[in-house]
Amino acid sequence: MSERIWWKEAIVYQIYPRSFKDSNRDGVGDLRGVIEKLDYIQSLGVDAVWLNPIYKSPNDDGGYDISDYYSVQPEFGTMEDFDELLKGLHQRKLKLIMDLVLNHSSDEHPWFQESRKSKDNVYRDYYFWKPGKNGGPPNNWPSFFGGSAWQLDDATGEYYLHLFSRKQPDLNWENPILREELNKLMKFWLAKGVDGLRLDVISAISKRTDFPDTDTPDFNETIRKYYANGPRLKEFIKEAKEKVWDHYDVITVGEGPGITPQNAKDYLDDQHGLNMIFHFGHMFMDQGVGGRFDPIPWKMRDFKQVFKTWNDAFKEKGWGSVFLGNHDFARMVSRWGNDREFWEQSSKLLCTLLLSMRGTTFIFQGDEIGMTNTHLSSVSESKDIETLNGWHEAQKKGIPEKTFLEAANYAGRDNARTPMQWNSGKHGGFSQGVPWMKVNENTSRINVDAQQIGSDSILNYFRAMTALRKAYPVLTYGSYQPLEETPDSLFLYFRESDKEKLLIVLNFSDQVTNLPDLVKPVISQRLIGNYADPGNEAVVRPWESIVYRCTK
Ligand code: TEU
Ligand code: CA
Repeated sequence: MSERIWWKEAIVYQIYPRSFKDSNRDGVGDLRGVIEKLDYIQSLGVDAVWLNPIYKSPNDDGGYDISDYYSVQPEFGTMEDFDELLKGLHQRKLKLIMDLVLNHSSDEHPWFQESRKSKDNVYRDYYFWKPGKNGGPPNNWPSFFGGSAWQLDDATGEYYLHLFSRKQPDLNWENPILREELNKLMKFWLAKGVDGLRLDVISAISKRTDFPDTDTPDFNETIRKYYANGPRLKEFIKEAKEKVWDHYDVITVGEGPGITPQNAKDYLDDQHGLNMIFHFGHMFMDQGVGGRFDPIPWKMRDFKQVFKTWNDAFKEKGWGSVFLGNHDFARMVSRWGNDREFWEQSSKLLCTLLLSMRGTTFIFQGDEIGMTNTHLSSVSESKDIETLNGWHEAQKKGIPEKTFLEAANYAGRDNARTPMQWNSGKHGGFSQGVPWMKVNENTSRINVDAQQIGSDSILNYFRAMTALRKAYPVLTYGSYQPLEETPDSLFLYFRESDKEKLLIVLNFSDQVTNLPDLVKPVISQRLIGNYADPGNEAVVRPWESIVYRCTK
């Protein structure tokens, strides 16, 4: 087997600090709350934490609008709290991957405050400014958060680019002085001993500076063709690596909306590029032409194909990440599983997939106990700019609130941002104050305390699966060989190395099905399953997941 590489073997636990644990009763999760839970995090058998942004921010987009890259958001605590958190993680042999947002800043950042003052301001070219065209914005690009991606600024009568919210002006990486500023802030955090960087929307940092109109109404196609994979993307990544990352013991994971299996390897290169990317092949599968709030049914066949396509892409070179949810998407058991009659089995099945696939595993806080989607009874309950703006756009098209709300309850980001459910007490033990966001009522049933003891709880199944992944390096480095000739809902794949061969069986359905005859002769030992009893080997029960050891 090739050399052991920590970030390929790592199981990463994603923490959205605002919703993880509140330590000072203000209803907002904070760094001291994470410190309180370090032993719990370690008990999961994970190796690293991906911490969503903690920097000073007006919080227009959940902290992804940074107004000071060098300071901690006061609600989250102090720089001393951060230092203590990092120390606490390292004492437990846990690594820290920080989330850095370098595609855009907040409009309240001093750079932008200066830049907007005048056309000849020394900070003008830290951002993209253009005159309007025919009385409107410079082109027809839509923002991720509804409306135009351009905002007219009265002070100079020009428009500035913001792929996301109006309060998130895009940074101009064409400007070498700006790039130097970004290198400096990366070095500041890396000098503290941070082990990794999750680079937000890294795929969009190189703009097509002629800003051509998009020729498609399909939003995800516009991302792919116009926002991502810009002409200097590879060059900018290579420069950041040579000027910054190579000088620290750090790994990089790029968030790559719009990156394709064909071009991913351009950006993944241990010498000149990123270590790994988040690709979104499966995550946008159920988004129609209109994007997130235009949901369409997804097919299991396509879901399986995404894993095959990306495994083929990284077979020889490059390395992927495996995730089924995060702070931007619905809860995995509600989206991909059955959070009603088969809530427990399907949560465990999804944990099995996450921990048996080829690629670095990322698990989002709460998915290890099967937290489910929330339910907004009105759009006004949403705390997410993407949903609130989406509703504003929907109203312009005459879409009734009921229809929009259905889409938001299915796909909206509020689903992932309800507070972590620690116990069945007030506010789920998240806060002794009034939480910034309503805790899911089912915390009475779904919470950490309720699952710590029961050996067949989702939490303890997750722990058993992390232990299995570590016991069997084939689950990290082995080949990925999906079985094609199976019913759509039956997802079977081998993981093989020169020493081991495992078979993973996942029944993504409410129905009983049969194990294909093809695999019966090679099965030798049932290593783990999500039903208490092994049952009849020839039959696969609803939402049943099993990992078998096979004869070589
Ligand atoms: O998300 C960028 C992104 O393209 C997808 O995750 C998703 O499309 C996004 O939520 C908009 O629908 C990153 C962050 O993960 C997200 O939280 C931020 O809102 C966004 O960038 C802007 O910083
Ligand atoms: Ca707090």
